[in-house]
Amino acid sequence: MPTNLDALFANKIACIVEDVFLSPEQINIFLAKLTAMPDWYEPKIPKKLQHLFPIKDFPKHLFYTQYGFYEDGVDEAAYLKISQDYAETWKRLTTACGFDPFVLLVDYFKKKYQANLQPAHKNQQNYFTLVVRDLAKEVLPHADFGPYDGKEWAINQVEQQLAWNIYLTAPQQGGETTIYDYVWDENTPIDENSYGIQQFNQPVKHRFKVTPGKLVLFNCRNFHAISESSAPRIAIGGLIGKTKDQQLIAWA
Ligand SMILES: O=C(O)CCC(=O)C(=O)O
Repeated sequence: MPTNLDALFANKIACIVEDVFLSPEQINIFLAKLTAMPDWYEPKIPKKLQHLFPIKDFPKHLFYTQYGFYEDGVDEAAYLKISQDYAETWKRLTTACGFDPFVLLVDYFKKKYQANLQPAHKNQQNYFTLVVRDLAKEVLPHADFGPYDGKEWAINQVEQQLAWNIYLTAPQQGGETTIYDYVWDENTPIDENSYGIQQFNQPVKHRFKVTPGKLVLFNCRNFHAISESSAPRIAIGGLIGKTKDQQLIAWA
């Protein structure tokens, strides 16, 4: 019997929400340990991605996305090495916290959907599965889809894709995520110089406010955008693809 996860992958529902995925205590511990880390920094964003953040000051990140490296001309083998370093940093952070939000996500997929979530991989090496970032500035409409974001990389085998985010702070005013009823495909007119589209006029499928502890999964092949918020908007997030042979693979 198809689940709401199948429906989300097939783009038949807007999102799946768990209002209390992390407790206030878990969030407090995680934020205290995160913000004390030297790795929590303002990244150097590739030129093409800078259009995503029209209000300058780039977001703070722990880890950097696969697509960012791809755009910077880093090849998959080098990215896999970076992923190993990231995994070590994440292990340090989550050991200090006493829990691992990604392990909780894997458990959630297993318990709720009997689904086995594993990292995307190549030659027995794993992609790193998440980023932590403060997207308090406006993020322009953009979409994520492995076959377009990593041609010839392992994520090229993905046929359907979701984004997941666990929100950790209350962004006060603004900070809503808008999901458009508009899917990225080969014919979508894209500005070659910009990953995010400035004048984007498509119907809205769903818009949601973020609250601390909430987990939201949505189909990220739909264009989506974030409005500016008046306070930090920190989230842990990543991508999950379903391959031709129904495997669920995770990366970020
Ligand atoms: O933070 C959000 O609500 C969405 C972030 C985003 O663009 C994504 O997960 O692809």
